[in-house]
Amino acid sequence: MKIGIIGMPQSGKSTLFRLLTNSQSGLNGKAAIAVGKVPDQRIDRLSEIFKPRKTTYAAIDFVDVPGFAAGTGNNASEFFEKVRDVDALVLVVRAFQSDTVPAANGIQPAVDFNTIQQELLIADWSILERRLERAAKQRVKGGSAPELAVLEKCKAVLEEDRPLRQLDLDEEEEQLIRDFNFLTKKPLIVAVNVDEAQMQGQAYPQKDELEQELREKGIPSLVVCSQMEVEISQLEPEDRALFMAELGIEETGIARLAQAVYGDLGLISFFTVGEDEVRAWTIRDGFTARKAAGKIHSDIERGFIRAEVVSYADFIACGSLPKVKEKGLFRLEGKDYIVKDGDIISFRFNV
Ligand SMILES: Nc1nc2c(ncn2[C@@H]2O[C@H](COP(=O)(O)OP(=O)(O)O)[C@@H](O)[C@H]2O)c(=O)[nH]1
Ligand SMILES: [Mg+2]
Repeated sequence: MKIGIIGMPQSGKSTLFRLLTNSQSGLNGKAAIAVGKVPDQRIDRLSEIFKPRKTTYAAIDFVDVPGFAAGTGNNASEFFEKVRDVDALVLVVRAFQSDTVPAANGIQPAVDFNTIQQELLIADWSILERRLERAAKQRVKGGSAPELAVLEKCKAVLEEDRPLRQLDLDEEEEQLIRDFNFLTKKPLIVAVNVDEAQMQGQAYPQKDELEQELREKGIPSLVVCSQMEVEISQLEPEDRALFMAELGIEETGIARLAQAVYGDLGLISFFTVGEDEVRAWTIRDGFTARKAAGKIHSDIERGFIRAEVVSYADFIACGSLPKVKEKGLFRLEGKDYIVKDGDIISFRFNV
């Protein structure tokens, strides 16, 4: 999965990127990409039990795209070209106060949110117009343009200044416009970048306006104190908990963001375990055992015979795989079994 970090200049995008990926952002204004490891206490626990040679957490790729400034003549659609292939967008809005970091229009996170939202809508308009024109031409030439009807639906939504996310399409319609990569169709999560005092006081400018706006639009959000959280993440583990408590946060930035992303996108994790590797796999909620197997390897999906499944809770209650077998808690499931969050699965297959 790949997530693009967008927002106004100086909102704290690169700082958040550092927090999520532990890596430096790209230099020379180039887009940077790095992997964020999704923390999971269940994986920690399984790793303690199996002591595998390798432990692999779920991962999210983050793209830090610098350089866009509304109203400065930058071409929005060209800029957004760089985030076209991402699965979701995290929009950083600045709430933090600082004498050294200028804020051209003051600290107005709700206004900034709307500005970017507007830019995304405009970018989608230009895609839509191009696609409509092309489809219409095809029609004139006597060809078929099955996407035309869906594009008309998209147009009606964009005309109301609403994001395409709010348009209900069936599977077939989705397929027809998937490759157009409309930006307002992508899941959006807002990260409000606050300073220490705002984090501790749970207050920042325009908080009510922003929260109401997000609620109305059904957009999930989280509050981060990126700069401070980066510093904390570099401390010794013992000190980390202490400073986090002081700041009033219980979980790391990446943990909070991952929860928002997984929740919003309907994602769950299943696990594979053994002496070689303990590993988390991310799938959509509702995937069958066979489809989940395809996450690991297409051969396993193709040659799927059955899945041996034990829930994480049952496994922990037993403490080991032999004990799970002894108690008869291993379930043999067929290809149509719907995988649950936390399932520990061993696939049997034949190719
Ligand atoms: N005081 C303060 N400064 C911050 C905070 N977050 C980011 N900054 C600073 O704001 C500036 C812009 O941050 P950056 O992450 O580079 O923003 P970007 O332009 O959106 O990538 C940098 O100098 C950061 O150190 C914060 O929470 N508090
Ligand atoms: Mg930056």
